[in-house]
Amino acid sequence: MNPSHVLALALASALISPSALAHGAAHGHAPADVPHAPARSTSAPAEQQPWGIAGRAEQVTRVVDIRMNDRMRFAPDHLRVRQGETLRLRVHNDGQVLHELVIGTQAELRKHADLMKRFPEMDHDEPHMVHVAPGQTGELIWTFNRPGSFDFACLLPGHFEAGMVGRITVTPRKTQ
Ligand SMILES: [Cu+2]
Repeated sequence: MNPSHVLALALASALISPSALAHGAAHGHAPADVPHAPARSTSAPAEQQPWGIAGRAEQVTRVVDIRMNDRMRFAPDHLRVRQGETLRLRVHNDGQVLHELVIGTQAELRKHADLMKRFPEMDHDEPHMVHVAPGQTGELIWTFNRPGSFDFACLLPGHFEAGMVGRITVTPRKTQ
């Protein structure tokens, strides 16, 4: 291959990748978003969130399938979890457009949805979210180590507002 072809290929991939990666790269949360987060230790890279912590495959205790569609709904739209369970969420996109599943508190998700509306090109990717292309299946492994009532939502502009939201109820571990 002659050098000009190599250059053309490099340019082409440089042009393609930003859009392909859009919505894929990381964006950080201000520490103020996570008031209960303990100090990070070097051996535990997973960040404790009020709604749980990233899980590992070997910790999975249950697999749950969730379907997303262009009517802006999740099915099921309510999960019941016992504190300490690690779920593998298999998230299927039955629609024709990109959808995502993001877990959080209601306040956190609302704030995040507002950001997405103001900055539609905003890249975001964290362990508590999965973006799924039409017809594809994505996965998310999450340990629900905090009891409470949390939500999951699709934060793509317009989807959250159309009601693409579900509920996760984490019942506390028995104390006796
Ligand atoms: Cu959506």
